[in-house]
Amino acid sequence: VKLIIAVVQDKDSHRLAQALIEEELRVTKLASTGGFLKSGNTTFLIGVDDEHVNRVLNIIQHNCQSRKRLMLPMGDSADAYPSPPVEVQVGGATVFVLPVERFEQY
Ligand code: 2BA
Repeated sequence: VKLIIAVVQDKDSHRLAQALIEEELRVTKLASTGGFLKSGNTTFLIGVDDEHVNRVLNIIQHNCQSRKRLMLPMGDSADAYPSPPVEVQVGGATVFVLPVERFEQY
């Protein structure tokens, strides 16, 4: 058994959840916050048998797209001129695949 942790953009989360559910996979969605942009993203927890890992990774890849976001850097508030927005490329999905020692449901 593996635990797949995928951090995706909020915009893709509904589509991805639908696609996973349609494939009869079990998922948990967590509301999360990116440390760098300090804005919302969505973290999926997906527990699967090893033979399904690649299928799940394909579904994630197909339903999440990379986008550019504008970020306002924190300037000194005493500055007369605020810093201009900076463009940040946010990936479609950041994925971790972890071994699971035990899986129990009570
Ligand atoms: P954020 O931390 O909000 O980062 C958003 C995007 O900002 C990142 O996209 C990256 O392009 C850029 N970025 C992040 N830290 C940076 C830095 N110190 N300097 C310059 N640019 C930086 P992604 O790499 O696609 O990451 C998207 C989201 O996935 C992240 O949101 C974070 O929530 C999560 N993530 C990415 N790598 C992670 C990791 N190693 N561990 C845990 N979460 C991770």
